[in-house]
Amino acid sequence: MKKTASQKANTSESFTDLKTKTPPKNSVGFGAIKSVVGHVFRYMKLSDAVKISTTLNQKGGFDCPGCAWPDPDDERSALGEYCENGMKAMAEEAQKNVISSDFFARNSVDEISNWSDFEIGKTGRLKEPMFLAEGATHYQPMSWENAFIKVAEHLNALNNPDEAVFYTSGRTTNEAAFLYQLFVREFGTANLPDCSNMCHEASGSALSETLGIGKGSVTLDDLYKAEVVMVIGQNPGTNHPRMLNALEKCKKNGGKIIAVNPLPEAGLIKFTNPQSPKKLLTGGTKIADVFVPVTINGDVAFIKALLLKLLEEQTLIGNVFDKAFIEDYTHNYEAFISDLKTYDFEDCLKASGVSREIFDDTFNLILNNQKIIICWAMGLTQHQNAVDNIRELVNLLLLKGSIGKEGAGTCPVRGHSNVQGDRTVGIWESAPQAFLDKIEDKYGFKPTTKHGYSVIDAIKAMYEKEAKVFFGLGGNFISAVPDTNYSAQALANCNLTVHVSTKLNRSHLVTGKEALILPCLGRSEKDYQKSGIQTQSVENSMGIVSSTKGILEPCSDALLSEVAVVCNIAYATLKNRTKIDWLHYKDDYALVRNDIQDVVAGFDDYNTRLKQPTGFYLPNGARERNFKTETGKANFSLNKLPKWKLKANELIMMTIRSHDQFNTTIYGLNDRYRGIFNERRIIFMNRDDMESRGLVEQDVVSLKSEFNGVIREAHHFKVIGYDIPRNCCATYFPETNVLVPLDSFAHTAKTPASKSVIITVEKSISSF
Ligand SMILES: Nc1nc2c(c(=O)[nH]1)N[C@H]1C(S)=C(S)[C@@H](COP(=O)(O)OP(=O)(O)OC[C@H]3O[C@@H](n4cnc5c(=O)[nH]c(N)nc54)[C@H](O)[C@@H]3O)O[C@H]1N2
Ligand SMILES: Nc1nc2c(c(=O)[nH]1)N[C@H]1C(S)=C(S)[C@@H](COP(=O)(O)OP(=O)(O)OC[C@H]3O[C@@H](n4cnc5c(=O)[nH]c(N)nc54)[C@H](O)[C@@H]3O)O[C@H]1N2
Ligand SMILES: [Mo]
Repeated sequence: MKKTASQKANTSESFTDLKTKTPPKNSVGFGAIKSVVGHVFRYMKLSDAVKISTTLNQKGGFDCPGCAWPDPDDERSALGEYCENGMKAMAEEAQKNVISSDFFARNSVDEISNWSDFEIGKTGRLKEPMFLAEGATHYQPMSWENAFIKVAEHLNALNNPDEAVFYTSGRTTNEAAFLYQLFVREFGTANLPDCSNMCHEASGSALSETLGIGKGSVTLDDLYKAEVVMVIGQNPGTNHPRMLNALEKCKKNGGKIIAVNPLPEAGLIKFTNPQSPKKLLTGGTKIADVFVPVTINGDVAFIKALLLKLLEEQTLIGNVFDKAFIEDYTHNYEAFISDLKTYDFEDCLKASGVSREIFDDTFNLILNNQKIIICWAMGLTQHQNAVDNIRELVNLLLLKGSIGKEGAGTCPVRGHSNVQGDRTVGIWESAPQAFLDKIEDKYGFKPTTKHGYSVIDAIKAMYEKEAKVFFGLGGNFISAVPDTNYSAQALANCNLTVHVSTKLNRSHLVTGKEALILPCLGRSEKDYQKSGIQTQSVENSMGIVSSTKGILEPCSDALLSEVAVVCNIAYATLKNRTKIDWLHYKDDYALVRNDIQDVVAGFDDYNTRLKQPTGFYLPNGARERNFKTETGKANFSLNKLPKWKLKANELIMMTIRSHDQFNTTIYGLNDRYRGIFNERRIIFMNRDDMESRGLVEQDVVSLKSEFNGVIREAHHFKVIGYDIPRNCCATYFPETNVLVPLDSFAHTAKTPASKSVIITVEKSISSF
């Protein structure tokens, strides 16, 4: 019997021999160096490792595909501006193993789906295009030419272009992303969902509305000069380790750090810079001056409590709010204040789960300082009220006049290394009209003005068979999206699923009737084209565009670049319907940049400025107090407290990353900073919540979520008692995506609410 789509989509439920230790109170240091060396020796050629560690994130080197944290403009460490998890990302991409057609001849799709994500990822780099025929059990090789024809035939057979979905993951460079969206729009649809929909979409939505730009406003230099940095809903020690260097520098300059997180994440507590031999020996820098153990989704309540106290002080003593800034630059202040007055301080503080003492420490830092930066990530964006979370932070910054001046502002810390750039160059299912007009001016076709599908809409459309072709430029759609079983059926309903990938992943196994795997070059590899080795470009979390150029030989001669794949598919599909000379772009990517410069604001002299060693900044209105909102001012907003209430036996669950994964790529089975080794099927619970349920350490439990009458279940998790607020719990993604309801998402932004899943926990009867 062949496995069903949802059987293939779910990860194996077996345990892998859990070991635990007390979570460390310090991050990075020798432990990080040991971990990097282990990964590098196991998976990479040594010569490649040396090349990479000396060129990664260096001026004129190549951009680490690990995360979107910017590189310092000034000095970069002689040891290589790398971090443990950046090197692990590289060890994964530059694996010595390659898998070719004989691997797929030996292993059926069903067999591979029995392996864990860790095992699938360690098979090696994809080497040649592979095709899964209808009803077939095994992939077989296919020539690039036939693969392009296959995609073109499916796309051209659709009743209308909106029956195709074109997903992007955020590693795609500006050049590939621009051409991809151009092809999709010329083909006739705006169905361009991307990983951003599941990530910082809520930030983009809230920031555009309030500050007129969907990106952060600060630079690295601002971080060094801030008086207070609040890091809220983010785990930089694991996910943006180089950010700890910036926080350390800020502290050295006298800045204070407030960390707001349900978990006492090691990186937020203490950091030992691995590039400072002295620090390695002397024991590192304390990071958080105040650690705020907020309850999951208690952030609006906590910020409101701060706002209420600030208002009280302003009324009593005055000189708390930046009145001149508010007067000159903001809108909606009176409405905001009168709404704020309808809330009660004690109620808000209680809902936040924070003690009065910790609140007071935080409040004093906010009250007494004027240069404040707020950094955040998925802990704020993946909730139903995610947009409110971020708008409430903006309210706080506006009251303090902490925006558009040195050492102050917004800092949404982006995930994928070019997720921000992809959006800038047009990967957007609801792109602004001005952008579409530019496309029309430049290329002479009229892009559809209808909004396309975001990730959630795309899944529904495929499930309902309204979309029939899924094309993924990077990423691992089935493991990244919520509601695994429903989403698996959605993909299975397609006529064709296509993935442009560097490595094998679960999305290659949960297929439409036919499926293609198109292997491409990674960031680290040399991209040989007619005009020579190509340079590409990316935009980091702070809006700096810089170049990236691979340094390793490609792991197979059969690989194409993403740019070449897109050009060939566009050419094969649109043939003489197109107004664009598709094939010439792949010979010389400078031609793509010339086009981007004509269509997207801020890219003047793109090719010239890209040669500057540190790249160039894109324009940023909020940074200059030029707020391009509908009112022409920075807007205060009115935000409610979230409404959900837990029943007696329920917990609120956040799905988070371990220290050994990059999204759905599982580097290893440890989560060193949380004291977990060799296991991913665990649930972190408050010890009192365990006791009240009669659970003890390492008991095996099943998890159940009920949403709008639908019950979702996940089995075989080991309970770990942890320092987490009452009624809160945490599990790893993607193992528990099966519990995240597709219909539970952020209002207006549609980011799946994967950090607030209401569940019950039940002890398993069988023992494992
Ligand atoms: N090594 C590595 N680096 C990565 C990634 C990776 O997987 N591995 N992923 C990349 C991507 S795409 C992204 S988006 C980023 C993700 O970076 P993060 O957002 O740091 O990643 P998460 O593990 O989702 O962590 C969310 C953090 O928010 C906290 N949190 C959860 N719910 C709440 C809440 O309600 N309130 C508050 N205040 N905190 C909460 C959690 O305890 C956790 O510390 O990292 C990027 N960098
Ligand atoms: N429950 C839950 N779900 C989540 C999240 C969560 O916190 N909780 N986080 C969400 C977030 S923030 C994000 S960003 C998404 C991530 O969603 P995705 O971006 O779709 O997932 P990734 O795991 O980053 O994708 C990994 C795959 O990308 C391919 N790849 C790697 N490098 C390249 C490259 O250079 N080119 C190409 N073409 N392919 C490449 C490899 O084949 C690899 O298997 O997941 C989301 N899902
Ligand atoms: Mo992300």
